[in-house]
Amino acid sequence: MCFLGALTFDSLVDSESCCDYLEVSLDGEVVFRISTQDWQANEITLESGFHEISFNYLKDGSVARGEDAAFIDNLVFSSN
Ligand SMILES: [Ca+2]
Repeated sequence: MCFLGALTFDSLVDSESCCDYLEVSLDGEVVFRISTQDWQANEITLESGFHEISFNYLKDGSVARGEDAAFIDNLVFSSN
């Protein structure tokens, strides 16, 4: 029997769209690289067990635009 859950969150990245982004990883594997400069909804499906989810804002070596930041909101875990 396999239990599933989902982690949903909204994201917005306000920086250089080509090269600076929010990277979301599940158990060490990248699932999203987000540079979208409008709010967007994201969902990660999770199987039963323990998981590590990380959010990292990564930049290249030059140019910062906007607020030079990544934002997340409405972080919700749901299971069925
Ligand atoms: Ca940059």
